Amino acid sequence: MRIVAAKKLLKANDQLAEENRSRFNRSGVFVVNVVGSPGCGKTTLLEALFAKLATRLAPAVIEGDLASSIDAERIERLGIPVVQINTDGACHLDATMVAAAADGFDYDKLDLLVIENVGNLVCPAGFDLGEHLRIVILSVSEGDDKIAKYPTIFQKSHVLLITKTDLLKYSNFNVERAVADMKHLAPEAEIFQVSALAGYGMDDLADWLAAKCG
Ligand SMILES: Nc1nc2c(ncn2[C@@H]2O[C@H](COP(=O)(O)OP(=O)(O)OP(=O)(O)O)[C@@H](O)[C@H]2O)c(=O)[nH]1
Ligand SMILES: [Mg+2]
Repeated sequence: MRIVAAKKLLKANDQLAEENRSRFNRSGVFVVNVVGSPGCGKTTLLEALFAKLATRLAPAVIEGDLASSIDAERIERLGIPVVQINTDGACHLDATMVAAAADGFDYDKLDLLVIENVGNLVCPAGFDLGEHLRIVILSVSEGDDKIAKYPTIFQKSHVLLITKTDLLKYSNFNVERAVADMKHLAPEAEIFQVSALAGYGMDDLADWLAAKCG
């Protein structure tokens, strides 16, 4: 019988992620991994963000989904280079998939590469992709207890976006609780409150990200 230890697989992923990061560093492109539940608003956020950043920097996107090219088509409609990864059932992206997808871009023309991970608040937490920054999205409609209930992904993220804040008036989501839970888990993390649809907070977020891209 052959037994493959999950720890060894994760170590192999970490090594490849470091290779991805070196390659991104050499190319001078800033790479962001966006994680969050299915439907939390990842693609909508990217659409709104790219509209704000259009004149300032050149982005590209890797879309991760179990199936379909729906999200990639949304990004393509904006005239932004995009590669869709279909994981065929896998609940997260890994560094191997990103290495393959990342071959498709002309890095001389890029400042920012955004990887939209598979919608999932659990599995993507364990897989470094070689990104420089991990952004986790928590939408108001998911409830303010999710940071306490799914701590790993929040703890391992550099930025928390509380999204769909236009829905706050219809919900019992307690922003103070979510912020306190995040500060407890990840004291250094940046926290933004935004609504991609209503535009709330998007200027500040776009300015902050543009500064990160140098
Ligand atoms: N009210 C409100 N709805 C939003 C906002 N952002 C996204 N939505 C809605 O949330 C739903 C899901 O948005 P998507 O951007 O597709 O979510 P996603 O996280 O990319 O979804 P997956 O890729 O399938 O995991 C859509 O109906 C959006 O219109 C927002 O700021 N406010
Ligand atoms: Mg999406």
